[in-house]
Amino acid sequence: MPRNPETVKTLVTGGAGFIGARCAALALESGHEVTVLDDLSTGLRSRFDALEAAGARVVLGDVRDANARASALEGVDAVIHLAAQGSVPRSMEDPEATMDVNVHATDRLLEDMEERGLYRLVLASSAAVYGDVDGLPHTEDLVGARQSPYADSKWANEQAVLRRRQQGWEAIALRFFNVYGPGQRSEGPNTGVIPIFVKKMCAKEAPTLFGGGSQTRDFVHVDDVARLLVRLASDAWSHPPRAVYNVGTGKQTSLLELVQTLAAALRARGLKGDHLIPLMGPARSGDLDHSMADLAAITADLGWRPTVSLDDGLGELIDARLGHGV
Ligand code: NAD
Ligand code: UD2
Repeated sequence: MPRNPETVKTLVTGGAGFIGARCAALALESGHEVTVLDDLSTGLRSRFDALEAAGARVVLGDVRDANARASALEGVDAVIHLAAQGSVPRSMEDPEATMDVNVHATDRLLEDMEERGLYRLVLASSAAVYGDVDGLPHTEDLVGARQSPYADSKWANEQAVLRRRQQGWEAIALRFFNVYGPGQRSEGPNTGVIPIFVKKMCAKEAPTLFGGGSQTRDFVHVDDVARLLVRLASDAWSHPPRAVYNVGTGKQTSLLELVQTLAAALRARGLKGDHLIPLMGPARSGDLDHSMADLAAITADLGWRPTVSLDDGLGELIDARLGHGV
């Protein structure tokens, strides 16, 4: 059924997180009534406060808690489910806790939605489900052996989405590749290589490349991800043929290239020095070699393409860090 964004009441779980806060802010700007649910385990109180000030209803609570879910789901008609234990190393240390949050709580959330007659779900999966798959780019139907409980948990989420679609839900899972952009933390369990390198190199510290730097990633900007999430929560669905779509750029960038791009951008802004040359560290255990999304399906079925180039995205982060303003 066509929906008017001005009347869509959207719940963003994990709304105080990196992607969730950007998504909730964009949903508000687009005219949604927004509720965010977050337990602030890795999310930030400041993001909660900013969203509340912008008009969101905020629910401080754990998605595992039935009362918190009930409160968050009140009056909602679409759910963007991002709350998760998102750290691969943490999932190795404590697989049960990861399964509890990512799988069991998601299953409970879907049951609660069903009870309320709520059938629109947009869920965050991860490129982690590809595991050690051979061949690039990664197409949605080719997956390898999963390498972590985190990857298993996202796979289980995708299966839940498939089952719900068979019951007629408007449900979709998005396999995010390496999301980066403003607001991503440079510390903590859920950080990423880009905020770490930007912070270090702007502070005149050399970055360390783990394992040589020839490994590649597909870095996608958070604004492109947020735009897609908000659209899928509100648009009329022509029922996309797939339950699962890649969300990346279709480009691979080696870590060495990443450092070189950052170094060139810093030199262009007058920063010079040895810290622009990376140090070499041992490979991180469990690291993937190469990762790149195939975008044919999402482009054909949903008409989505990323718009922010890596050069522009990195330049924006550097300018913000150096106080040049963006
Ligand atoms: P994030 O850690 O910044 O956001 C997750 C949010 O969920 C946090 O605010 C956290 O406090 C909240 N949360 C965690 N457990 C909760 C619980 N039990 N109850 C309520 N809230 C809880 O991470 P992010 O990068 O914004 O990731 C968002 C989603 O995207 C996650 O599902 C993650 O697995 C997925 N993802 C992210 C990336 C990436 O590159 N950042 C890549 C693949 C998938
Ligand atoms: C990403 C996701 C993770 C999961 C995983 C699935 C992010 C932030 N994380 O992990 O949630 O979905 O994909 O495979 O998107 N590196 C360095 N030096 C540093 C830090 C990192 O060389 O100081 C390397 C690291 O060894 C890796 C690459 O940078 O080869 C990317 O690391 P990451 O932690 O940003 O993301 P990734 O791909 O391991």
